[in-house]
Amino acid sequence: MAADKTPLKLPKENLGVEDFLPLLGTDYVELYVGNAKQAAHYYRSAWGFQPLAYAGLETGLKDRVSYVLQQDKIKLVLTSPLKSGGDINKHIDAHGDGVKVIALWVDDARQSYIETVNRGAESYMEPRVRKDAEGEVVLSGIHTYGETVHVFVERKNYKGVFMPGFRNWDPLYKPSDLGLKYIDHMVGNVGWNEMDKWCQFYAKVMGFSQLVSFDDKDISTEYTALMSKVMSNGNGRIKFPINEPAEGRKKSQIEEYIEFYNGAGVQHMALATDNIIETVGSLKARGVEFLTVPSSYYEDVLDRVGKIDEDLAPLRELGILIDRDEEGYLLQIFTKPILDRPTMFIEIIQRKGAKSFGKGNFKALFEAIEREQESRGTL
Ligand code: TYF
Ligand code: FE
Repeated sequence: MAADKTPLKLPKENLGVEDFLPLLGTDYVELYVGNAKQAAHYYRSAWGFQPLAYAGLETGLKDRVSYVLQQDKIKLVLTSPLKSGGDINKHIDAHGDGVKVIALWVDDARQSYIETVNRGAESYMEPRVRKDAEGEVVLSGIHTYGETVHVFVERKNYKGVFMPGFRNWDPLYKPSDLGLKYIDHMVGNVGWNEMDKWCQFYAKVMGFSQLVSFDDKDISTEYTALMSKVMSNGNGRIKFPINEPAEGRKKSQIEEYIEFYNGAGVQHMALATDNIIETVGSLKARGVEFLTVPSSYYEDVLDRVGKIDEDLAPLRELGILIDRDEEGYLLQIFTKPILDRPTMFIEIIQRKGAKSFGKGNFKALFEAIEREQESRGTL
C-alpha cells in the first residue's frame, strides 16, 4: 500500500507561520439524541463514563436537557429536546442521534473566533460570556462539515463542575470507569469529492496540516472504497481524519453513512486506553459489540508487525487488531454502529509509540464492515 509517509509537517502555506489557533485539547463532544436520560444510562453502564453535570427543567431550562459524563479527559454532553420543534429536533429528525459539537479547549475564545471567521469560517455562535458564582466561561463557535460545529471553550478561571447553567449531577448508580483516557481522533465523513475542500478548510481556517493521505488504491477492498486524509493541529493534540466515498464494486461504507446520516457528519471517535485488553474485555462483558476479523488474521499478524509486549492469545480472543509504523505499534478495535442507523461507531486505541491510524488493518477492518453492510442489505 502506497500511502504518503510524510511525517508531521506543516503544509507550505503554514510554514514559519505562528499557530494562530492554539488548541489545548478537546473540551467536550456533544451529541444530540432522542432520549438523553437513556443515552446517559448507556454511556455509564456500558462505557464506564461517570456522571458529572446536568441542566434541565430543574436548573431553569424550558426546552432541553443535557447530561454531562466524564471519563478521565473525555467529556460527553448528551442533549435532548423537551418540546416539539426547534433546531435540536430538526437535527435528530435529519440525522438520528449524532455528534453536533466537537468543542475545542482554547485560551482565548474571542480570538479563536476572530482568527477563524476572518479566514472564512461560517459563524455558529458569536463570543458570549457565561458567568456564575464559580467564575466565567467564554464560548464561541463556527460551522464545519454537515451540521457539525466547533465550539471554542475558554475556561481560564472557571471552578464549577462543568459550565455556568449546569449543576452537579451525582446519582447513586455509577458503574466503574473502564480506563478510557482521552479522545485520540474524531473522524468526519463528507460527500463525494468533498474531502479536499474540508481538508483545505482545516488548513486555511484553522491552521491544521495534513499528516497522511490514503487513496482508494490503499483502501479499497472488493466493495468498500474510500479516500481519507488526516488533518492535525500544530501541537498534534487534535487529529481529524476526513473520509470521502470512492467508486467501488458496490456501495462504499462512506456512502452508506451519508445516506443514513443524511449528509456529512462524525463517523467515529477513537478513545484511547493504556490497557486495551482490560478495557475491551470489560466493554464486552457490559454488552458492547465489536467487529470481528477471521481467525486467519492472527496466523500471520506477528510476521507483519514483529514483536509486541502483549500475549497474542487475549488479543485474538477479543479481536483486537495490531499495526506497526516507523515509531512503534498500536492496538485497535472498532465497535459495530452504536445506533440503529448504521452511522456512528467507536474505536478503542492503545498507542505504543505508533502515530499512525492502522493502515495495515484497513483491509481486514473494511472486510468486517462489508460483512455488516451485507447483513443489513446495504452493500
Ligand atoms: O481513523 C482511521 O483512519 C482509522 C481507520 O471508514 C478507519 O480508524 C478509516 C476509515 C473508516 C474506518 C476506519
Ligand atoms: Fe480511527
